[in-house]
Amino acid sequence: MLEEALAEIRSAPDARALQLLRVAWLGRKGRVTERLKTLGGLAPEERRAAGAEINALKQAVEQAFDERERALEAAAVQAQLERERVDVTLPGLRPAAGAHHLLTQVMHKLTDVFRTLGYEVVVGPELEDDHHNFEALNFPPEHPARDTQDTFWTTDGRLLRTHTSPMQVRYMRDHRPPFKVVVPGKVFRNEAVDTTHEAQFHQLEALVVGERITMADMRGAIEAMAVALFGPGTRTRLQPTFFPFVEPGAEFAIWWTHPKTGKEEWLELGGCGMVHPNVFRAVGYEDVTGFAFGFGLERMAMVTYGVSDIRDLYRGDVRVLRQFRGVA
Ligand code: FA5
Repeated sequence: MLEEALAEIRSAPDARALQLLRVAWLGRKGRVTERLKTLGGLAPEERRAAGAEINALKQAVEQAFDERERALEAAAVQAQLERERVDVTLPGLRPAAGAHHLLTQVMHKLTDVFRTLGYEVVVGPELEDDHHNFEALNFPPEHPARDTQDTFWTTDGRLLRTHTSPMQVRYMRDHRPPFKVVVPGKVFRNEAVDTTHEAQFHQLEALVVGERITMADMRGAIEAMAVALFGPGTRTRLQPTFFPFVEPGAEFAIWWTHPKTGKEEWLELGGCGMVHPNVFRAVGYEDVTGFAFGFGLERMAMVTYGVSDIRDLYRGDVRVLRQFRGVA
């Protein structure tokens, strides 16, 4: 009987078959159990020897079941490992690594430069009101300077900011001088879009206010930025111009070597000037002076990286974007 049981158990093909066999041999009506029941009918002197024999049989059968169970489990694990085997010699799937947009890289580079020069980086709302974008910056309601910054209005009379200068007003209203801040951000203008003009672009604004801040400080700050960006020996130039919120006002340019053509030339970057007394009046400042400057990031990015059409920066064409991975 033992041989028969062992043969069946050892050839059970899987866990389910083994379970059925276990019932057939060791279950309530199983063959070993039935054998045990016969003990009751034996004479006492025979019962002892027969009992020992059947118990040995039962133990041997149970042990065989346990062994077979472990063997089947091990085989199942082995089969699973085989199925899930990874061929580490196969070429991997290269993850599609993203990168920051060229303008984001330029923005990060600029804010890094200003942080090292001791400026705080702050941001402001893109949806503005007339007061912050124009009025408090000394653009009276019918002033022709407003025409240079036509914008998009909402039906409730607010507007998309035309420059980052409104943050001058917001920052000064909430802080006391002295301070040095820069404001990077998106601005909007109702422009006829062409190769150098977009309806949405980016500016970076700097504002420094304190006692006895002079135009020479402004010149020094612009030059420090230029040197940090384009290397030692970079020069700057100021040319008089008009912005309502500064007096005197200027355009600033950087003398640099164009990385593509190798030619030395002036790069006109943006506007600057000493904060107008009317702006200080609007925020309740007295006995301080300060300067501000602001410029377009797209222009700087285009000239630096040889992008001839500003619209290429906004088309979302990955072929264009790929070229500028990690350049700034
Ligand atoms: C201003 O916006 C002033 N807020 C700058 C300023 C700040 C002056 C602080 C004084 C003190 P302007 O309108 O010139 O100035 O614009 C500044 C720069 O933004 C320009 O030099 C140009 O680089 C960029 N810019 C202007 N319009 C566009 C446009 N449509 N598309 C792309 N860049 C533009």
